[in-house]
Amino acid sequence: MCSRVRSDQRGFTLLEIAVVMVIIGLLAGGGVSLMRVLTERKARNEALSYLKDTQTSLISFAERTGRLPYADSDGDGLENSGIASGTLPYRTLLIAPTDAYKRPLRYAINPNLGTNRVAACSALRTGLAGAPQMVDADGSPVSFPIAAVLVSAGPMDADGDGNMFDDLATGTHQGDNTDGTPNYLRHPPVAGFDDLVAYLGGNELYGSLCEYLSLAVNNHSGSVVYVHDVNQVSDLGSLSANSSSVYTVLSGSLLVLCSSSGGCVSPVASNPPTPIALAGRGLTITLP
Ligand SMILES: [Ca+2]
Ligand SMILES: [Ca+2]
Ligand SMILES: [Ca+2]
Repeated sequence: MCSRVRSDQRGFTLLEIAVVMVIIGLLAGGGVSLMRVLTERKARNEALSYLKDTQTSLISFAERTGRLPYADSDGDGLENSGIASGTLPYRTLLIAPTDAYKRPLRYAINPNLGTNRVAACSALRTGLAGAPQMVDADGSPVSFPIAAVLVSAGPMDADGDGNMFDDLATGTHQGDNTDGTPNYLRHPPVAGFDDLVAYLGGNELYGSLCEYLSLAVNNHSGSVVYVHDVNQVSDLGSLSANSSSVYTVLSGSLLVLCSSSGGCVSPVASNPPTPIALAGRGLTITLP
């Protein structure tokens, strides 16, 4: 018996193999580009999450200390006193040092917010002015002052100027994140711009930072008494003999009752005695 090769068991033709190879190539190429899209999306979501975490850390730092941390100007992760613009002081904030792209955030604050609670709240109450300024693509193209800005350079130097942060100088909303001049920009990724930006507005910070409490003073003494705010180096007011008054005082203020205006070394006797820091809740001080 001799075996015969059946005509329907023939091998693949070169054309068929070529077609299969092309299909495999297309599938592989699609897989690579899909993988790249997913990887980019993952990094972007991680960078946004880091910005959000940093915002939260800034607010809790402000609640705790009464101010925003200054920027880091020497790359050690610690704030440098008096420096309003630089990189994020991640060690001062006790957070991760870099974003999803392995770079530290650019960070700038309104300089009035770096000193102490009284000065910061005074600036917030008056209304912020000066740098840093922001243009947000979600709103008007006109810039506005903000309390603090956080900038991730994003995946690349999208505008190709040699700086990973980008300058968008066309379109409705414009800004330059390389130095924040004339303003920083929060904008969806477009040609020439891929930075990710978060910021703290003045009102947002004011709600966290500035708590006002009631201070009642009952002056049962036979003399005039002056209520002096040591932080602000000014008198809240004076009470004549046998009178009472209620003041609205910023939480964290240090108060002292004096027999003369403008502060004193020796406070007048009171219950509780002064100097006393007002924090957390209101207070009633009585002079016998
Ligand atoms: Ca530093
Ligand atoms: Ca960029
Ligand atoms: Ca750039």
